Amino acid sequence: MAKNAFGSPVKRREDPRLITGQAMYTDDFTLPGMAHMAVVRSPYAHARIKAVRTKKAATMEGVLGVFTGRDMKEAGFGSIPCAWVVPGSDTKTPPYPPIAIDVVRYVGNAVAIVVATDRYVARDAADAVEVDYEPLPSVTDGEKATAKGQPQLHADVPNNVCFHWKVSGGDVDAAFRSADVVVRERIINQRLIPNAMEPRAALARYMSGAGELTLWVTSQNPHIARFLLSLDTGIPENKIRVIAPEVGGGFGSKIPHYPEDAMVVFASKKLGCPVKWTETRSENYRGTIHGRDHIQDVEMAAKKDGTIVGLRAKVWANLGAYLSTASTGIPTILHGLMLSGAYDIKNIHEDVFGVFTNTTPTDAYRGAGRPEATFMVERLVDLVAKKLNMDPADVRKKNFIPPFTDGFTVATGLTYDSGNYIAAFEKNLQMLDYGGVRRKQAELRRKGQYLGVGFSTYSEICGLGPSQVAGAVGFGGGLWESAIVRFHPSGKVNVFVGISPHGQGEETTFAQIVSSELGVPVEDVEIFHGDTGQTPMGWGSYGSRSTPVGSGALMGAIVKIREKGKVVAAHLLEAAPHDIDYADGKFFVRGAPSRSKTIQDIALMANVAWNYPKGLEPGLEASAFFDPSNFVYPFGAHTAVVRVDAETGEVKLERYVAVDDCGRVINPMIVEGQIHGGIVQGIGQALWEGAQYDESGQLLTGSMMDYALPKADGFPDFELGMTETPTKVNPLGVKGIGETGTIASTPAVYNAVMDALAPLGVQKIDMPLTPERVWRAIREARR
Ligand code: MCN
Repeated sequence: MAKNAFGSPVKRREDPRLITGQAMYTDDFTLPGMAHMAVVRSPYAHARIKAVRTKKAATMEGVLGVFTGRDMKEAGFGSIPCAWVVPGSDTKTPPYPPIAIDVVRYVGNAVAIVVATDRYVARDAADAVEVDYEPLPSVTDGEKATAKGQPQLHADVPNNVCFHWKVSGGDVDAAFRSADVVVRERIINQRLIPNAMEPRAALARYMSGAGELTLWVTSQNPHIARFLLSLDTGIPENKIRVIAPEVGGGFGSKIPHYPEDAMVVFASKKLGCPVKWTETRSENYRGTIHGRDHIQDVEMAAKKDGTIVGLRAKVWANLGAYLSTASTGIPTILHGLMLSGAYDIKNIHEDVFGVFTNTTPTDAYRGAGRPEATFMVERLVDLVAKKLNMDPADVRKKNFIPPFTDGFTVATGLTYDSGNYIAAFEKNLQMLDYGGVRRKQAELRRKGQYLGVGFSTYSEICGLGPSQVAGAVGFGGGLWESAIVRFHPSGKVNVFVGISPHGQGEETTFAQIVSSELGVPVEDVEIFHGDTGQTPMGWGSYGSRSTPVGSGALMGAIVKIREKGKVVAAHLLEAAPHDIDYADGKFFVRGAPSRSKTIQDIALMANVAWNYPKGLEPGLEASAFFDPSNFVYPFGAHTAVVRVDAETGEVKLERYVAVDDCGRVINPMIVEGQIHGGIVQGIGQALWEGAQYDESGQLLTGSMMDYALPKADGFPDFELGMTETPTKVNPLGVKGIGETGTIASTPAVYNAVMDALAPLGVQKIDMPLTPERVWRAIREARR
């Protein structure tokens, strides 16, 4: 078992506690004397706060306190910090008070908090807080907000433009002049609402005697949460313990440090008791970050033979009302630098305007910037193919970066680590039986039925690190990871890691690594994460970095354990350390394999130290830090086959074929699960999901009744294949897989629907491709 753990579909060790209801989420914790917080939120998208009348609420039975933004400010609580300010973009960072003080800027903006002995009393009392608002005009559209005469959100941000960031490579103007064809499109990459199963929650316990704070919180990165919390609460970082217990999914929405986290800390400090807040689903829709929301004007230039020579884009990225933790990095570094996709596009230019609007702040949502880039590129490639009357598969093949194993630098300046795009694409076409599908399409078309095939080939930046680059691009933290491996006398192992998985399965895959590399059974390894009081520093789980970066740290500790094990074994076997070899959990004398000690023997002796090398520290424990030399760039090719009912506009997904490459695979079952979930989320954007605001800034899609999430009956069985192109960026050759499905699937399905509708003359439909929109587009085209 131990020998082959890496690469095996070991069942997820997380699941028994999850499916038997024994897992402990933040809301499951109850502390003695604990009070509950409810938040009073603005019903207006933009309004001046004239008065907050708290008396009625404050005198209700069970209410312990009602507080406003001013109370927090007077107690020394500062602005919610933005942790990513991209250099060279003149980014404005207006104040983000946790509770609005003079002006509310989006529906859901906090205006006051109520703390009571009971959750329901707190909620009732919140409804009794009376706020006088003077409504102000509002704007929700990212492009419109930059026009003259539009409502202004922040005093020092003219035309609501938070930043203007550019990326340029080659000579794009010359490329467009030299082109035979140019295609243009306005793409609305619509706003999405993350829907983790567990809503956000936070429980703070401030102990004034010791000046110590413990915060249980739904976080993907408790160490970052601790760091940011120390900035806005003023409590020293070493006096804060942040615990992310079981976290029921995040998809990026649990990266940010949120106002409510600061509010519970304030309330606990003020009232001298633990204070808990748990979001309702409708609060989740307004108060938790949203994703995407780009308006993109894009154009691609190509030669007659299909060679792409240039890409030019102008993007308005809607940031919402305030800057959330990582918001500015998403439409810039994680989007703009990825415009070459899997292709060798030598000339690229993009202008990105980050814009404040009267909407919920946006931040990372699965894929974060890369779906917005991939959709743009993959849509344009199809438009080029259409214009040149070429097969979209051929245009892709013509432009792929040729296979490489030692780095390839694209026009935006990034150096991809390794890739073999043509291999993944060919495999996909083969699994699909592309010729057969096209023949079926032609046959159906003759009968007046509309089948479509859509491709999406991608390369994406993930495995976020190295730290030097993080610093250079304005990220306010490092991007390394750390791990501690500790052997007990019995040979059982505890591993402590800085990453903080919240559904991805590293408790299993990291145990598989330890098992394979140190020769202990998977069941003998426990992985600990998510508690800053227990685990070494790490920068968290997002950007599909836990495995590429976290496994590097784990391997560092494993190597140290093996080295120390050799010294102990040499002593016990009466040999010189350099004569000891290690394989499959055994230390043996070179050339005499029967003279050996198991790792368990070594763990026992290192812990009891009875018969032990002189001067060697007892114990078998090692810690390591790992800062990668580059990002990793997984890639793949996805194809969707859809059938569109021209009478009803309904899109039926007939087949979905995905070939992905994440380097060496630790656990194929978990990787498939990640791809499945990712594909579903991306197709959600193509077909069903989309946040809608009305003219006055009200969120019309404020609940699951109005916001259509994907359901299992909307999908066929996914046909998955893999190729394996290892990376040299980390010791195990692994790349991330957590976001690839989402990045790839939206354009695949969109392109498929457009391909199906081509004979009807439909040119464009804004996502999501709901039956109504498709039906209207068909009707319009038939006129
Ligand atoms: N894995 C593997 N072999 C590889 C790569 C990964 O076996 N070559 C395994 C990993 O060890 C891990 C899983 O696949 O068990 C995903 O790993 P990785 O790609 O490193 O991604 P992260 O763990 O860093 O997770 C972040 C990523 C992101 S950015 C989002 S968003 C997302 C996602 O993962 N959110 C998720 N997947 C999610 N899955 C669940 N259930 N819930 C979320 O909120």
